[in-house]
Formats: sequence, C-alpha cells, structure tokens
Amino acid sequence: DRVKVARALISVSDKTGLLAFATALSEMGVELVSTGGTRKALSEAGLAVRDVSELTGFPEVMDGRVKTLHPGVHGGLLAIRDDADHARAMQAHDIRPIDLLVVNLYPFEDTLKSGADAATQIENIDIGGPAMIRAGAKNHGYVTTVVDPADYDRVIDELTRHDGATSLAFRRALAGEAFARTAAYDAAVSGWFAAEAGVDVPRRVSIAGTLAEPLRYGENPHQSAGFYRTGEDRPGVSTARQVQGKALSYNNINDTDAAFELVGEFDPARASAVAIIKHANPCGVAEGATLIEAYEKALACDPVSAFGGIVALNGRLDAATARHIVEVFTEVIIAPDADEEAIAIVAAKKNLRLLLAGGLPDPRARGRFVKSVAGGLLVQTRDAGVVDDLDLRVVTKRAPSERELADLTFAYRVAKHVKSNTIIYARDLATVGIGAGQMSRIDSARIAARKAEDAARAAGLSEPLTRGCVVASDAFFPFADGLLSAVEAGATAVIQPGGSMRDEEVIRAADDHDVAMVMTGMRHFRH
Ligand code: 93A
Repeated sequence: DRVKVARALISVSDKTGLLAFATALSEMGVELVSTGGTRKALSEAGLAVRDVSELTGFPEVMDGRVKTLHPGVHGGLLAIRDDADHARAMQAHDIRPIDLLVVNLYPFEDTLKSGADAATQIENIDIGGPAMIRAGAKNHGYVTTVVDPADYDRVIDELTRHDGATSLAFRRALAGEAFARTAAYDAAVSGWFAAEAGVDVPRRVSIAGTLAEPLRYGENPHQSAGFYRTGEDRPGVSTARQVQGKALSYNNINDTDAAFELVGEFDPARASAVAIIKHANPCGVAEGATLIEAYEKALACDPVSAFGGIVALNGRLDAATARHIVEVFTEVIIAPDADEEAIAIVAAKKNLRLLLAGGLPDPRARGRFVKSVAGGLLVQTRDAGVVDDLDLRVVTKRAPSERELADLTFAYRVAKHVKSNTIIYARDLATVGIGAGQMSRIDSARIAARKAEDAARAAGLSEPLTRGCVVASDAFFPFADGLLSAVEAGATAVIQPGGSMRDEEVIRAADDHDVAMVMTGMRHFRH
C-alpha cells in the first residue's frame, strides 16, 4: 500500500513553510509543479519547478479563475493507476500522474475578518483548490493530499521513513482532514451568503471548528471532549492568551466563557466590574470605583460559593486586586489585560490560570448560539439585548429614585447571564442575593433572600443586605407571590419585562407596598 511520490503539485495561497517543504521534496527527487504565484515564489528561491500549464497545455486565464480546472490536472489526480482503462486514457491524452497534492485555499475566512467588500469576498471563493483537494482525497489510494502547512513536517517525516513513499494509512488520515477542510471552507462561504442576505435561519446550517485543544475529558471523566475554534475573533475564552496555570477543563472553559460574557456587559468607561462564576452562574457581581473594590463587593455576595470559582474583570488586572483574588481559592482569572506585577503575584499560585483576552466581549455583538438536542440542533441569534437600549416604562405610582434606577439596570444586566428562573437582589451596584436555575420563580426569590441572610450572618451584620435593595427578574412575574416574596425580603424597587396576563395584579401589589416598578419589554430567559 506504499506509493512512491514522484510528482507534486503545489498551489498555495498561504506560503508559510513553503520554501523549506518544497526544498526538502526537491532534494528527495520529487518533481515540482505549481500555479503562478507559488511557482514564482519557488523559482525565485532557486528551485526547479514546472508551470501547471505544462500539465494542461492551457494558460491560466480569467485572472486566475481558471488555472487548474483541466483534465490534465484532474486526470492526474483521479486516475486509478492499476486500472487498464484509466492507464489507457492517461496515455491517450498525455496525462501525468500527480502523487502529492499540496493546496491551501484562497483566504476566504481571513478576508471575512478584514471586513472586505462583497466583490473581494467573492473573488476569494476558491473553486479550483477545493476541486483538486476533493479529487486527491477521493483518490487517496494513490494520492497524498496536504491542506495545512502544519502538516509539512509530518509529510517529510513519512517520506523519509518510507524511502520516498507514503503509506495508505497516512494518505487516508490526510484525506479525512482534506474533506474536513473543504467542508469548513464551504461552511464559511455559505455562512457569508446567509449573513449578506440577512438570513438568521438558513435552510441548512454548517458549523465548522478547528481543534484548538483536545480536552482530558468532558463535563464528566467518562465523556471525551475537545475545544474547537470557530474562527470568530471576538475577545473571549477561545481567543484569550493563557499566561499560566494547567490546561483548562471543559467545565472551566464553559464557566470562563459565562464569566467573561457577563463582565462584558459593564462598560469600563463607567466603572470597574467583577463577576465571580460557579457552574456558569454568577455567585457575585459588582461595580466599583476600582477593581479591588468591585472584587470585594462581588465576593461579599456569596463568599462560600466563590470558593473554587472563576473571576472575570472588565479592566486591567492590577497588583492589589490580584493579591486579594489569590487569597481565595480560585480556578481561573480572565481579564482584558494585566500589569506585570499582577502577573507575578498570580504566578505564585501554580494551578491558578490567568487568561488575558486583549479586550472585552461586546454585549451587542451579533452572533450565533447553538445547542444540540437529540437528533437536532437549536440555533438562535445571541442575546444581544442591553438594558441601556430599552425603553424602560414606570408602571407604578412611585417612580424609582435615581439610586434605585442605577441598581435596577445593574441587576438587569446581571439577570441576562443567570440561568432561569432568575431573581437578582442588588444594592449599591452589587448583587446581594442571586437565585438561579429554579423551576419556579418564587423558589428563586426565596433562595436569593436566604443567600443574602447567610452572607449577612457570615459578615456579622444585624440584618440581611436585601433591606432596601432592588430586585430584577429575567421574565415576568406570573403571579403577585414572587413579587411579594421580594418585598418581604426588603426590595423597594423592581425591574422585569412585564407581559403577564396578571400584570395588573402584580402592579397593584407593588403599589400597595410603595414599591417602584419598571418594565423593560425584553425577556432574558437563559436555560
Ligand atoms: O480561482 S481558482 O478557483 N481557479 C483555479 O483553477 C485554481 N487552481 C488553484 N483558484 C485556484 N487555485 C488556488 O490558487 C489554490 O487553491 C491556491 O489557493 C491559489 C494559489 O495560486 P498561486 O499559486 O497563483 O498563488
């Protein structure tokens, strides 16, 4: 099953590693054939290389749109070498076999990131490249197909070990990767067409990612898992630089994402903000004049749960804040950036991971959210709703005071990132009680109140911090009971979407207790 490599066709847009690879091939006696730009790069470096037009007997035409789309190329890739009929056809039409195909495609995905116009984007749809890749990979019984410069060394290694030949297992493995590459390429192209047409829900959806890191296991040790990058380059856990600490686990990545997306809601121009996350839900979020103040306020909300948590910051991690965070057992810190001194402080904790994302997530960014269900995918646009953009409607006799309103919008920002049913108690721009993920809203309200009592007791306070707080609910109150439970805990103002059949009853209950209520008109379910 070994096939000797005598002729290679090289046609690459990304010329990374090209010269070293082609030189090694040439030294092994492999004949090189290339398309225009690649041939130029190779011959300028002094390598002997033929032009692909020698295989096709046809010049590159139409600005390079047609350069390899020819039987002289595709016959050489697709011929079954030991089939008499195929051999006859090769002879009759002077088709020469291609044993090694090295192609990487027009940079459609990178062009997307550069925000190019539609015409440029379309010119970057590679046709000849994928056609060759598919042909070579289909015919992997004879052809070795390489689509990624990261594989060049592997190929040279294989050829060296097998005296200039490749094994079937090797060719088959590369063929699988080749089809994965063309599939991902077409996913990017079809995704662009959908975006151009403003179609959020296309008839077919393709999702492509590249393995960034195989993970030790998934949510549990008996599950296999990997972390894939989709190529979107917004600041986040997938693009952040890990400065130190052991590898992230599946759960770490999930939680760190939740933490950083949440803290991205807080504009650093307005205030510093910190979120502490456990199991993808916050156990404390706060704004402050400084990061350390925000961290202290966030930690006070639920110091017990913060143990082993993930801390996200909306500003550059400074030494004082770092010193405080490392006092509490923490799994991951993520921030846009960090001072050298802060990095050194974190370094003292070997296992603590520090991720620097280079920026903050944009809460208004468009994007796609995908979830798998048995036999299907649920796809929706990202929840890009931001309370500042909403038309807040006061529905009670009393309007919230300025201070209450600041706490209400703060709490609503947090509520968007908490599993439903969500009840958030907040005071002085800090959460003081969080009720998450309960099957009834009233249970969330009770849990949030109880947590506030626990935190107050732990801090030696005479009464829970919910006295004089505000409350946010991610969805409407179906009955007055949830609201009354919040009032009982000490809430004086409420923010919620509204829209229940019993809104009138809920508003009346608020008025009866001199509670101010605003309706946002936008629900933030998160399941
Ligand atoms: O415009 S194409 O779709 N038409 C072709 O016939 C063709 N053949 C190879 N693009 C084509 N290619 C692509 O050209 C390759 O996939 C590669 O990305 C690029 C290499 O061109 P050059 O060697 O001129 O830099």
